[in-house]
Amino acid sequence: MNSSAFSAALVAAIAATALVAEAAPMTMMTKPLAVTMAAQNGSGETGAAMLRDTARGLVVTVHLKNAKGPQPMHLHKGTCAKLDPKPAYALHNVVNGMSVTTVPGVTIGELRGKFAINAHKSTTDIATYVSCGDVK
Ligand SMILES: [Cu+2]
Repeated sequence: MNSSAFSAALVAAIAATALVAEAAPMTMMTKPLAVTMAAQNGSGETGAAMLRDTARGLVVTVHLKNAKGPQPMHLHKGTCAKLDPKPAYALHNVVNGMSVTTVPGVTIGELRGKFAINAHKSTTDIATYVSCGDVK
């Protein structure tokens, strides 16, 4: 190997190392995040949401007590105390107290401190909020 070929090989080896180092945080999934869901408007619908970053997107699993369903559920910007009424990401309806949704292209890190998960009373009474949890 002449010196320029050696240099090229060295550069390639360094570049490969750099790529691996840079790729690590992308592929290394963050820890799941638990969100406490509080009842609103006397619904008794307390529970929890679990957020997980996966290769396919953010998996949101919600369990709610006393949720008959189907109840629309979303990620909204803001907090439960001050919620942007326009849904940012739709989640699957809560049915029999449970909803599991994969939301592509979003991570826990992008939601923390900026979004909340909420459930609405029914498909015909969207205006009434029955449960909410801040992603914090
Ligand atoms: Cu909503």
